[in-house]
Amino acid sequence: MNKKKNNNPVAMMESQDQGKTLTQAKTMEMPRCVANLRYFANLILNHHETATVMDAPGKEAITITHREPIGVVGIIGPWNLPLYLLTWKIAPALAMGNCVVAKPSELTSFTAHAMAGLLEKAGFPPGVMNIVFGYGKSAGEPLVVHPKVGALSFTGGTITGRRIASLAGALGRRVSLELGGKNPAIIFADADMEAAIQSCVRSSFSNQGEICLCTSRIYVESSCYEEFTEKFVEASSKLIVGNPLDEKTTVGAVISKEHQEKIMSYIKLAREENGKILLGGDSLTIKGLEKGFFVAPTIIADIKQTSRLTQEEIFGPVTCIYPFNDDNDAIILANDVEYGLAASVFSKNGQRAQNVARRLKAGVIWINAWMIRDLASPFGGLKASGHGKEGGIHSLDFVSDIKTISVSL
Ligand code: TXE
Repeated sequence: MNKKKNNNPVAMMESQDQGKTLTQAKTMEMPRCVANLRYFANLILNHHETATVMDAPGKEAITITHREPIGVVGIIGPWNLPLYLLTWKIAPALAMGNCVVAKPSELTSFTAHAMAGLLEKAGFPPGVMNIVFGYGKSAGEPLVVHPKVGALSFTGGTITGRRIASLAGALGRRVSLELGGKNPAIIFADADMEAAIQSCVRSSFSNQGEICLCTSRIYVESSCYEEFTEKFVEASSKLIVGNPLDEKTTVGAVISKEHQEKIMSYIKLAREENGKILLGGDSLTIKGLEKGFFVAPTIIADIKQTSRLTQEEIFGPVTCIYPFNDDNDAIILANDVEYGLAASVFSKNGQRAQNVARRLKAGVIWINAWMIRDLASPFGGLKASGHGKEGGIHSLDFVSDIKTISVSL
C-alpha cells in the first residue's frame, strides 16, 4: 500500500507545493514531463537539415538551411503547471545543444529543485543546465536583460509578459511569450450533448481552472441553452473539492491567498452585476487543511459580454455561460475579448465546425475536444495571449541560430 502511494514522489511534491490534486500530477503532468524530454530527444536524433535547389540557367545553386545552438536560453516558468512547462521549454533548448538558465516560479520551485538534483546525478556537465530560484524582479529580470542570453521563453501573466517584452524589445532580444487566455467553448445544438458537457466540466475546472487553456466562457446555441445549462451544472456539482492527496478529490487548492482573493473578487462582481450563480460561488474551508485556499467550482449565467467577468482572465474554477443565436453571433462573441489563446467548438456537422474554427481568433482550436496536445504541433496564442510558437520544429527554431548557406553550382 505504502509502496503504491509513494510510487511517484515528484508528483507528490508537485501536489503538495502547488495545491493541485495528486491524481492530476500523477496521471497528467508527470507523464507529460517524461513525454516532453523523450519527444525532443528523439526529434533531435532524427533531425534533417534541408537543402533547396535553384536550377535557372546561369543561377544554379544549392542552399542548405543550417541550425546551430543560440548559446544560452533563458526560461521563466509559471506556478500552475511547474515541471510540465519547465520540461516543455528545457527539452528543446538542451536537445539543440544550448546551455539553459531556468527560473521556476517563486511559488512552486520544489520539483525544479528535485530535477536539478536528478540532472546532477545523471551526470550532466556542470554549467549546462542551471536553475536559479527567486522572485520575478530580482531573479527573472536579470535573466531577461543578461547580454549572454540569446533567447528567452516565458509563460506567465500578461502584465509580466508585457514588461518582459518591453525590456527584451529594447535590447533586440528574441522572446517567446505564452500569456493568459479567456478561452471560449461554442456548443451548437447539433453537438453530442453528453460529450460536450463532460468536456466542458474538464476544461472549466481541471487544475482548479489554473491552466491557461481552461475554458471560462461557454457559448451555447439558444435552442439547447436551458438543457445544456441544467445538465452542465448537474455534472459539475459532482466535482469534489478537498484534500489534494485524496484520490476522490477532483478539485484541489488554488495557489495562494492572494489568488483566492482575486478569484472571489470576480464572483463578488458577478453578484453586484446581478449575475446568476448557478453553482458554487464561495470559498471553502476543508477540515484538517484550514490553511489551504479552496474555491468551489462556480458557474455563472446572465453576465454581459462587456463585463470584466467576460473580458478578464480569472484563472480559477469559475466559468460563465451565455446563449447565442447563430454561427455568426457565436464567432463575434467568442472573438470579442483581447485574448486569443484557445477555443473549442462542439458540433456533429464537420463542415460547420471547420468553418467556425477558421474564423476564431485563437492559436489553438479543438473540435469536439479539449486539450489535445500534439507535441509536434505549433503552440502559442494570438492577440494578448502572446507571440511566438513552440512545439516540434518551432521550438528548435526558437532556440537555434538558423543560417542559409548557398553554394553556386
Ligand atoms: O504570474 P507572473 P502571477 C495569469 C493568471 C494569474 C496572473 C498573475 O491570470 O492570475 O497571470 O499571476 C516571473 N521579470 N497566469 O502574477 O508574475 C515570476 O517570478 C521576469 C497565466 O503569479 O507572471 C514567475 O516565475 N520574470 C499563466 C513567472 O514570471 C518575472 C500562468 C510568472 O509569474 C517578473 C500563471 C519580471 N518582472 C499566471 N515578474 C499562464 N499563461 O499559463 C514576475 N516574473
